[in-house]
Amino acid sequence: MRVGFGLGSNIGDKPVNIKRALRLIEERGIADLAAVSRIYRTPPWGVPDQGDFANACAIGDTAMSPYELLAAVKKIEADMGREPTRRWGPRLIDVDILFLGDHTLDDPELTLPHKELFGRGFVLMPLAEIAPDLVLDGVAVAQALESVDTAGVRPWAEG
Ligand code: PH2
Ligand code: MG
Ligand code: MG
Repeated sequence: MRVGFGLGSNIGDKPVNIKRALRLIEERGIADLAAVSRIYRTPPWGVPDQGDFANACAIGDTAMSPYELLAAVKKIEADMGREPTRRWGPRLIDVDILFLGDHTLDDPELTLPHKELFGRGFVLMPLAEIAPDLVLDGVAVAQALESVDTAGVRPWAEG
């Protein structure tokens, strides 16, 4: 089944953390990645008094169920050394499941498609790069991108 991931980091070597998490997704057989976006530099959303994030998205194929996937990505975060922090606070690595096939789930543990996806330029911009025509909750990603604030979201290398 098709799966989408959103990755973020704003502690340490941020692009390296993103790449390491992507590698672990493949090495651990969690998903076969079909497309990976560039890494973007993005201003912190939600809690402004923290450093810029590196963000990226990936899509692939998985045989896992929603909760197996959730456990697997949480394990990557823990194994990489993520420590608990405040909501929306700084994190070494964050791996979010953006969607899983047509699953819809509304659980405090896991919402599919990801509930804040449509309000976040730092997710929609990289996702639109690799899957502009993907329709989630009835809206194509490229179209959703047009109505979201993308101020300051730019490819990492552009500083
Ligand atoms: N993640 C958050 C809170 N704020 N801001 C940016 N730019 N990128 C993120 O990945 C991010 C955030 C909580 O998951
Ligand atoms: Mg997140
Ligand atoms: Mg998360």
